Amino acid sequence: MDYQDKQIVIVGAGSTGRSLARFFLERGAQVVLSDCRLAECFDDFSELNSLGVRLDLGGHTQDLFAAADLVAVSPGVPLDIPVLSVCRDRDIAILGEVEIAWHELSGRLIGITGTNGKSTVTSLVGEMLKAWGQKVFVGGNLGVPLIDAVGMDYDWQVVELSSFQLETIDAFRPHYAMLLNISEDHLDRYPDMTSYVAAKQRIFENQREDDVAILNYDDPMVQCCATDLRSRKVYFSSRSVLEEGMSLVDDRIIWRCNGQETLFPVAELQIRGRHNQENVMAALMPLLLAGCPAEIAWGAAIKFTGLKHRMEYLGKLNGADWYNDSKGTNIGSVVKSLAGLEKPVILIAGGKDKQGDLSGLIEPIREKVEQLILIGAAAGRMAETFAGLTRIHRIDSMHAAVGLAAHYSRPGATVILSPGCSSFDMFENFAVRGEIFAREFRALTGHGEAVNGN
Ligand code: UMA
Ligand code: ADP
Repeated sequence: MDYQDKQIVIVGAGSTGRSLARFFLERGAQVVLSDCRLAECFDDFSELNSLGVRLDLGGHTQDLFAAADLVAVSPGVPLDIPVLSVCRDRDIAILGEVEIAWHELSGRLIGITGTNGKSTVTSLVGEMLKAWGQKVFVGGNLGVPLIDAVGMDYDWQVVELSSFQLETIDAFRPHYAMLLNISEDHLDRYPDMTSYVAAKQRIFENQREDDVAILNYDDPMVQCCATDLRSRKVYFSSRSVLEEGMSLVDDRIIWRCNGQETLFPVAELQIRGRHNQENVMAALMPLLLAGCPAEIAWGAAIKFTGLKHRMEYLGKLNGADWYNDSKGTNIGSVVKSLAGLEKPVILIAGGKDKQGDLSGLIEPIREKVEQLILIGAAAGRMAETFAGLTRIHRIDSMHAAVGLAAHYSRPGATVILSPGCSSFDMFENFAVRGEIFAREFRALTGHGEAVNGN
């Protein structure tokens, strides 16, 4: 694509917007970086200023958008904001960063989406490819925008894709596209589940016969999304024994492909829980299909100890085991995390309300949760839904929530922060929320200082 002298407006001055700005400025475009937040909300813009960016902060100036050749949107920007309607009326192209990056990339691309497990699978695939000696970019929704991979000559791009990112693709075509699972999420952005699922399904829309779709056999919503695909479908299942594909059978993972069978002993894995076994199965598939020797891919899988903020074990306090699961940002993920724990559980949950159905948590809370400590904007709705199931406490800071959890901690109990909500009402993001939780924990165990605020 030739961006020389093009008028480009980028919406959102977060990590995506800044990487996009650098990309377009280096290609000779006239770039405006527009954000609804004021300048004081941001770190400095000096690097981008020196490259010639124009800033439009504290709102989106309609005239700048109306004069654009292209509008590039960050994933967190809803596509129904008024200024984008103006662009649509004038036939100005509105594209996302993933689409823009894809046109510039060489190498193979593995796209990974689903409601839960994306970051874990993306990281696992990255580790396996590196162990195989490949030059690999690992990023996307995981943290590093895909546009940063442009010009780096990677053999592979392994890209975590959120539904937000898939909303703004056009020709984007992953060689391997994974749909791990679907449960309710982001209903604060989408009018209904159908729209959320439709966004996820777009990962397959440009695939061709020689591409591969990696699919969860056990998930009816995934099966629904897979009815009309052009690409080759390959399934994984933790419940059925598949004649072709990847299955979990007792304590072994079995890979059956073209009449060959390979076995992997699950006990060798360090990451725990059935959902993580599913994640490993999904991650192995593109590697094995691409010809990576099974022992190399498996070697990387068994070295993997998991990501921070996902069932991250912090240690013991007052005899209880403490876990940071700050990335448990929807109800389905909290259900999975609770499923792997013995009762009694002291659960800290709540945050920015995504307006989803909370009823999936009723039985797990009734069965395992002894104290439910609620924080954030969703606390009220959660307290109402879970009333009578367990003891409920509404708390206004992480500091106080950790103090209360410590008060109830005792040998044999488990304390877990698994919010089931996003973090943006109280924290910058899920990682900051998890860090603050861990620091409060360490302050009480005598290994750190308490954090003020939040
Ligand atoms: N903004 C506007 N106008 C609006 C709305 C927002 O200007 O109408 C501005 C905000 O003021 C803010 C900027 O947009 O300054 C933020 O853009 P962004 O939310 O897209 O944030 P980035 O920093 O670019 O991060 C994004 C992803 N964030 C979201 O999708 C919300 C990051 O995923 C991702 O790591 C990064 O791109 C690189 O690809 C985070 C996330 O929470 C982890 N993702 C969601 C999730 O996993 O559930 C989807
Ligand atoms: P994502 O990037 O999709 O948010 P992560 O890999 O960061 O997923 O995991 C977030 C949380 O989701 C984990 O703490 C766990 O509770 C849950 N989870 C992880 N993998 C799965 C899976 N395959 N199925 C269901 N839940 C999962």
